[in-house]
Amino acid sequence: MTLEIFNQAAAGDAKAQIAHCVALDDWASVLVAKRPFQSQQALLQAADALARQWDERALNQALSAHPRIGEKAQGEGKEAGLSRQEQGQVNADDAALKQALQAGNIAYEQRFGRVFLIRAKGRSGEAILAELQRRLGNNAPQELDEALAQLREITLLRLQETFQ
Ligand code: 2AL
Repeated sequence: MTLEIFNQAAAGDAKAQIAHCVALDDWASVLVAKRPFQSQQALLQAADALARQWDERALNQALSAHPRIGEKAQGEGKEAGLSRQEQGQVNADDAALKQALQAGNIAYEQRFGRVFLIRAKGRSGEAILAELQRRLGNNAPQELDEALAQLREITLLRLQETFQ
């Protein structure tokens, strides 16, 4: 989609064009209400500024659209397709890696009470596992900050790709 089309679309249509970036209805609504944007850069900056207001509640809500690392997203929806692409470098045929990620996911969920979230695009399965193990050493506030930063990265990447 082009920025021009996004700027000129009816609010509902514009919202539908960016809804797959993150499962937070308010974020899309507020961003759409800030149109028109003069450049893609301005749009990304506004999206980032809004994303910096997210808190733990927003994170938990957004996680509904992010399957565990190593678990293939089900379904035909746009988010599921994106998620499969993002996790594309995690080698599903490596049984030891799969098992280690599974164990790490369980440990993380027991420790922090939510699904481990990481921007998977551009990271190998081994790199993700190393991050998972490092982040298990965080305290709760540190980890909340890191998870929110990852959610912002995933969202901004998806938004950037929407406008290519
Ligand atoms: C994901 C996902 O679906 N895409 C991504 O970058 N990370 N999931 C996750 N649990 O981190």
